[in-house]
Amino acid sequence: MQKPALDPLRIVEAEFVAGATALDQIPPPTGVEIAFAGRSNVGKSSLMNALCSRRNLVKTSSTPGCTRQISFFRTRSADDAIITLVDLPGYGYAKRSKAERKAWAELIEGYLLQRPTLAVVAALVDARRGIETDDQQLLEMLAAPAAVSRLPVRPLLVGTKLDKIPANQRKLAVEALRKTSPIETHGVSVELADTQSKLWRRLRALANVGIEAAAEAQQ
Ligand SMILES: Nc1nc2c(ncn2[C@@H]2O[C@H](COP(=O)(O)OP(=O)(O)OP(=O)(O)O)[C@@H](O)[C@H]2O)c(=O)[nH]1
Ligand SMILES: [Mg+2]
Repeated sequence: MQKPALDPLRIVEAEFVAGATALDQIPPPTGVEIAFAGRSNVGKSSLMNALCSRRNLVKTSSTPGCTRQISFFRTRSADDAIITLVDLPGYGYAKRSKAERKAWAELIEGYLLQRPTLAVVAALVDARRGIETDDQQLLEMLAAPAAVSRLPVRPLLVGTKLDKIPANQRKLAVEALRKTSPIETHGVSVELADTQSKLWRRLRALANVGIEAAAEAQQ
């Protein structure tokens, strides 16, 4: 049997670089960043682990609100592209104090609007729940002009936990989500590897990182 060709875009190395609980702790901007945003428990950290083929690079939890900091991970893909993946703290977790929620909002907003190296934001929503009020606010914030000089951040809407939808209804569920927003939309699951490689391809293309070169190398 013929071996499947290895994807030249796949991430082959990933390491934790820094964690920030306040804007002044964010590491200096270098290279290209792709951030993962969304409600608590939507599956941001799990997806990042899956993309990096690592089980515990990014902490995940069955307890919502687990991620309280912005975490930066440096990745290298098989084609030597270096991209920083950024795990944003989840919003919409009701059991936090008002002050804590305000601090989180300031941190996330500050990062999204002021980061010169931020190229793409994957806005994650549960594929079964679709876009909720908090998600809408995030999407609006992404459309707002940045506070620094940079190219506009490109958003991608991602419906997560697709495996929880019966296989014959997944396509329809993603279609339904797609219709709720003008943003490019994909479905993903940590249990469905093909959804991850497809998503990673699109994230790289939106971040404008060497996707043509990698495609040529594959031919
Ligand atoms: N079935 C299924 N479960 C998933 C998937 N992705 C994440 N989960 C589960 O959902 C829960 C939350 O996942 P996390 O990755 O920690 O979610 P998060 O968005 O990082 O949450 P916060 O850190 O609180 O913002 C965990 O129990 C995961 O195992 C998926 O694709 N399919
Ligand atoms: Mg998390």
